[in-house]
Amino acid sequence: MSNRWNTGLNWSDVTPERHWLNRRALLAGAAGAGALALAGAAEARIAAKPSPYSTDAAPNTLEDITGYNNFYEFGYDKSDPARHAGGLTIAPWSVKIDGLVDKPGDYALDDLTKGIALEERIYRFRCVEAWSMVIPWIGFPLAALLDRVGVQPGAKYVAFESLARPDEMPGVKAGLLDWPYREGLRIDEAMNPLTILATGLYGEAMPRQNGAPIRLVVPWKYGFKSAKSLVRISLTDTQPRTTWQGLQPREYGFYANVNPEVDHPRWSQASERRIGGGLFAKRVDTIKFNGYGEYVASLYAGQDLAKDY
Ligand SMILES: Nc1nc2c(c(=O)[nH]1)N[C@H]1C(S)=C(S)[C@@H](COP(=O)(O)O)O[C@H]1N2
Ligand SMILES: [Mo]
Repeated sequence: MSNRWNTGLNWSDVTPERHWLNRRALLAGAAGAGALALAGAAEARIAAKPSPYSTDAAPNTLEDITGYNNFYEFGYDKSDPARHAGGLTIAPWSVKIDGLVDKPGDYALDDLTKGIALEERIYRFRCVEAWSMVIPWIGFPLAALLDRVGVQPGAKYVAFESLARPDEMPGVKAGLLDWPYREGLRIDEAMNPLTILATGLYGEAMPRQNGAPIRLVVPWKYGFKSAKSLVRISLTDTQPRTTWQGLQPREYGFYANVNPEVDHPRWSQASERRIGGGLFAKRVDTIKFNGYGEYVASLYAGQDLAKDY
């Protein structure tokens, strides 16, 4: 765990809800006493309004969310991102917007997002490896950003690219994947109000291991769609090739919708292990579209999701 989370409380000893309230109280108390120095590296809490799209399931602990990660730029192991992402330079940060947009350019992140209201979105998150978490993101709809840059009528897909900086990313240096990490969405998926760009979690700026300073979150799809540390967003008229498709097209499709009826070739997707239960971690049934079907099932009307996996 990086120092910024080192508050002196033992997070694993408290339930997620207690933990959250405690952390809020702690930060409020520190500010109230004028003891900002006490908070050390901790940034001010981010103002974000609660979202009706949030689940009321209890969020995982900060420790789980920042200690059990997939971020292959920092290594294969779930503990590698927490151990190796601390040195990632995240300011300044710019995002290239290109392709079929009215206002392409290399935007400083702050300019690109200025004035867009932040929300707290507590989402279920399901990895293709059949584990899951509940994560209280801070972010805003991707649609708000796309509206700002002006999507042209011919745009049918959105392509995303993550940072690939060998000096600061040992997994990039070692060539673990075909970098940069690439993902994509169909334009209606990108515009769906559930699709967000997240800039924080648990009320604070995004931890590096979770994809600072800005990452995609698409809660009805397997976690690999939610590309981290984005540096490029391109509007295209053809379906973009993604990293995982390039590696193993039979196992990882473009759609990647959470679907208990369509197994991964090497394992079942019918149930999942909720991270954080320790020895008593119970498997729970996986819900189609990760439980977000009421908002997204209509996007796939007429499609065979066994073929379009
Ligand atoms: N750039 C990049 N983005 C990525 C990944 C990655 O390796 N590199 N892993 C994906 C996978 S498989 C998952 S499950 C989620 C994990 O997000 P989390 O660590 O914040 O829970 O990030 C996704 N985004
Ligand atoms: Mo994943």
